Amino acid sequence: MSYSYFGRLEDGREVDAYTLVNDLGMEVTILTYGGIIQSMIVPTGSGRRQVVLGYACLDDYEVNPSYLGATIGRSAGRIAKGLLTIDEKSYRLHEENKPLLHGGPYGFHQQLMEARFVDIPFGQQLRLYFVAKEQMDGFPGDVEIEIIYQLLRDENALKVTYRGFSAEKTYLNMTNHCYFNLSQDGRTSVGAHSMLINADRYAPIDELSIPKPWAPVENTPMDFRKLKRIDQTLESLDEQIKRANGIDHPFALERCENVHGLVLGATLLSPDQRIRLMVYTTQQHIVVYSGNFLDAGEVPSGQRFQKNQGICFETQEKPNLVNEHPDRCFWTMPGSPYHEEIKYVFHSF
Ligand code: FUC
Repeated sequence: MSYSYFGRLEDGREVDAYTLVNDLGMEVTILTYGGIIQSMIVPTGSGRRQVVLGYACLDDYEVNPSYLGATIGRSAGRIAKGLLTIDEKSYRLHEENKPLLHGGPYGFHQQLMEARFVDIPFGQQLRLYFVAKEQMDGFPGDVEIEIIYQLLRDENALKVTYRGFSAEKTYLNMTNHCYFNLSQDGRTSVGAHSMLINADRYAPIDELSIPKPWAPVENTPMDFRKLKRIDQTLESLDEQIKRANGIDHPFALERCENVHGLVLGATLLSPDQRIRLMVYTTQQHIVVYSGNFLDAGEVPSGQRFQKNQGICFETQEKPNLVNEHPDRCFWTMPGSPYHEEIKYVFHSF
């Protein structure tokens, strides 16, 4: 493990970058700002590959229009009208009557976190802590957040654990917004990658990108139950693909017998088939986003990405379930803390 100074926020607070390493040569760099995964380097038979998109400086992350590598909270995805109702009490999370995206302007992607490094027998851990304040983001109740990044010693795998403790009933739905690109040059479109999504159902989205009820993937371009090239779907004239400018949809993960354990959510295979990523999760749903607007938005350094240069596997509870089916949501409350995991596993040769 090593750490270094990464930069200073506009208000003067210092941000550090921690790099976890394992015995096989995998390296993951995480910032204390937003718990951002800034770099993930995976060994292959012929060298090492950067597999995520990132910026080189803090100024860019303070803008970060596409949420590169960031922790998303309190609520991943969009909450319709920015309105949350808990036990008949309504919380307006947004002044305007529009969807609240990724926790809003005081989302977790912008929080400075306290870091602790822990070396354990089967890997290295970085533990990040902060308190999400009700008075900041408008969600009810202060929540103590802990994020644990664990790079396994003898497997090219990163496990991310999200924990939240609140003294009040509240809503928490966290994920990570890494954009993966497994190609050798890191630029080849995700269209040239192949993907599998372990889902029989997906949710079409409305004009405001709010998910509608589940629908079968069968006979739609969203059928990724078998590994297939992503551009087959990106090039489709399907109305849902046109609406989102690509894939930006929730999928309902098929559970195996051990419903509380990790299940395989999705698999991504590099164009040269040398690296395979497998995303496991404890979560019920996953939003797959094919980087449809990565070319939009500017950052101070001028660094740019192309449309579809990366793909996100945002394991989470279906966005807006709080309004669609509050009875099916997980509510964080005293005695019932939030606890979810994602495990990114790489196989390479
Ligand atoms: C994903 C998408 C959103 C948005 C954002 C940057 O989570 O679901 O539509 O564009 O990323």
